[in-house]
Amino acid sequence: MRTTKDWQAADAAHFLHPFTDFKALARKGSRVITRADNIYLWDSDGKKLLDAMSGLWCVNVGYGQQALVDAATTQMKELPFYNAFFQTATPPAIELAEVLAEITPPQFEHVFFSVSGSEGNDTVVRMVRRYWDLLGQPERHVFISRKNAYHGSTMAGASLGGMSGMHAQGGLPIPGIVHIEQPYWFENAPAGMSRDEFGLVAAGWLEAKILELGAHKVAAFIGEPIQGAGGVIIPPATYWPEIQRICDKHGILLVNDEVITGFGRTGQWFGCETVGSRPDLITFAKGVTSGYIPLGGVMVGERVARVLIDKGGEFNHGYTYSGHPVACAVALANIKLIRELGLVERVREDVGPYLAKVFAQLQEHPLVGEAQTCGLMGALLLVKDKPAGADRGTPFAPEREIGMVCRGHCFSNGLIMRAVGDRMIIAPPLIITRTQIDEMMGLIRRCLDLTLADMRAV
Ligand code: PXG
Repeated sequence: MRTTKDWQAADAAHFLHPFTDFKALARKGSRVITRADNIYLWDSDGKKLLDAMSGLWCVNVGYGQQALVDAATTQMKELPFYNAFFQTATPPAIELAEVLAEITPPQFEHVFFSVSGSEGNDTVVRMVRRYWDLLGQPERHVFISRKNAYHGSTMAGASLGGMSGMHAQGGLPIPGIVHIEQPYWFENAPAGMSRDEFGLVAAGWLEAKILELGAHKVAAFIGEPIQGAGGVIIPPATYWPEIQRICDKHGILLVNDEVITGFGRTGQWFGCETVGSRPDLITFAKGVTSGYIPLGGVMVGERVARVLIDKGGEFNHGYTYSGHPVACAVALANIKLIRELGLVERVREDVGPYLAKVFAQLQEHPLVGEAQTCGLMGALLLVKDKPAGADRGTPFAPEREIGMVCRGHCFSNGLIMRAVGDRMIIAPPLIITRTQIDEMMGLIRRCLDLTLADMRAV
């Protein structure tokens, strides 16, 4: 058996990790995760961790679900691979397309499969531009997205994303992609403005951008119903209905990137149903297989699908693994399990409201400036000098790296939370019970107290 030190040495010698400072990690050594069950992980030292991030926002049904393992095994024996190019298909891909049409909002009857969320968003860019070409409006090619959005790491995905650190590497964004400000009340709302009022103002930035560019040049607006990697930014309730109204008014396609918010995370099958948008396209990945195997894709609404189909001609786009039979078989088993366990309703009616209640109590903690949840996604904003009873404080200086300090305490205390700047975020598996939520909240409180003590010590 290799020891943790052995694993770390081999890892440092050969493995370049995503979104990682290679030099710093090689010095420190990575944490090696070796097994998992339910909502818990174990590392190579045998340390148990409560996974409040569902892996990377994806293990919706939790770890150790035998039905998904069986689906993969059976399909691998029967037909491990065949493609969907050249007028062929496989039963799992056809059946999954059928089931996705069933569980997505009524405007969706068709799907295009990819392997990841990033490739799904690349597909969106090419498909939307082809749609406008087929309609004889090729000048409608510009995508409007948002700062601090995350849409993946491919050239188009990273360009749609609004992370300046990503744009700085590789000459991004690619042409025809522009960004507006995000609907983040804490950072972007003028002092004294209510959240609802701010939602309308933030949506108004879309209309201003459309008018600046000329509506005849704008192909689509893309947004995550709730920004995930950006720090679980839950927009005001007024935001998405107003965005929808503006897109409709100008005839612009609306794309929701549901890579994180899909498959029950917000208490509906898809986040658009929670926030009140009616997208023309939906990007999905992660929760479609609960991360057991890679799969992504784009749901294509009838407005776009009818043009792509009825006008004819080849769409020159696809991936070797578009509609991979094993991935699709696992997705079918995953969706069946979500249905059997009633996870979407559970998030909406039971564990989601319970988490909202106990999370809101953290608002009283001296470090917490904002504590918000939607379904089973949540974020704590860590601030200093919070006036008693207020919900705003002043941010810590970035060099204090309070998020990283807190995340360090989480690891040491057996909890995995993600830090995004000063925001500590969670997205636990949808199978989490109330008792496990209490366990998670106990750990979160302990880590906040330890972080507070550190901050006061300096
Ligand atoms: N869209 C959204 C909304 C995402 O969250 C992607 C697209 C890209 O999916 P793929 O499968 O290509 O990775 C994502 C991925 C984080 C983190 O640190 C989040 C993601 C990926 C990696 C890290 O929160 N989301």
